Amino acid sequence: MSRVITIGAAQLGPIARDESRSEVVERLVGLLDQAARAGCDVVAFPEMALTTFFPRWFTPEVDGHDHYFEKSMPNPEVRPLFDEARRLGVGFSLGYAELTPDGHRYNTTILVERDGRIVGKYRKVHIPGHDEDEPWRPFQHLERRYFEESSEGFHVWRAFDGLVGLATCNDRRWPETYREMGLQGVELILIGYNTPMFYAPDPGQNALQGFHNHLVMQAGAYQNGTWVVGVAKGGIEEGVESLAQSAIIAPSGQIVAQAVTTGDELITARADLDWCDHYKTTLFNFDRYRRLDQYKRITTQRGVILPEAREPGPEPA
Ligand code: CDT
Repeated sequence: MSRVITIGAAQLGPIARDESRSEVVERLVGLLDQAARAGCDVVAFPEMALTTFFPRWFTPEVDGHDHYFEKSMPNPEVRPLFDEARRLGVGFSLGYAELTPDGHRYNTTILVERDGRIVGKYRKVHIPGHDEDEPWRPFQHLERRYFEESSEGFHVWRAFDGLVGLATCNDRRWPETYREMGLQGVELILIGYNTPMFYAPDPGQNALQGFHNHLVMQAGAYQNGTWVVGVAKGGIEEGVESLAQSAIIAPSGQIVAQAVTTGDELITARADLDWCDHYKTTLFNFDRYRRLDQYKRITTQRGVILPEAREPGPEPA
């Protein structure tokens, strides 16, 4: 049986502060319709795809942005997206801010199959930014104020005739993210992101945002023999410019499709999931070549511990 599927990445342009869920869902449905016409089996939408990226604003109370959170999924405003997906037979991943019944806030992404069922839910593990007001910044990145770090880890689900995993924005910069899923045999990782072009702690990195974005995802794809989709909410949102450059990356690490605009744009690629085995059974045959006993620091040590300083001694003979 062929395991060639068509993947879409539905990049979004900005979502305004006062744009309603229904207006946004209409945009998502439009992209889903486009994806169906392009023959897509699955479409990735960005991180926090239902609202503006609200962690750029400080509120004195942590619940100050709760109106941007979803209390259930699918809720009545998002229902049309699920209905359209089922009608078209196109699955999707969707990022949103989740407020649980017991009051936890997560930066969440779900995976929805072609019949409209939620088959996977991932809560962001690596939460970047800060948790207190830092008015010296031109805008803030208060994800650590409004979201908890998930301790549920990285999952891989059997979906779309393959093995599919999810990650969210900052997760893509960490090699552990891909390897956790690589060790579950992942064949397709869907990643949504909101990446401001301006990085206040070190503006020297601004010009490299696009390079770093592709660098990490291409490396993650190649080193784990998996397809990777990175999909942006790009453009200038409420005065803050965010990276676009959504991309679909093959297990070779090569970019096979890339967005050319900074707005709503669908890109697609035909992806042979069996192609992953070219890498999983050769250079990255984990079972054969990995050296567990040599990697102990990775799960036992969080920060850097420098080697002890030594007095300069004689050169080794
Ligand atoms: N949304 C998200 O995780 N954005 C981060 C910005 C880091 S700067 C605080 C990213 O890694 O792209």
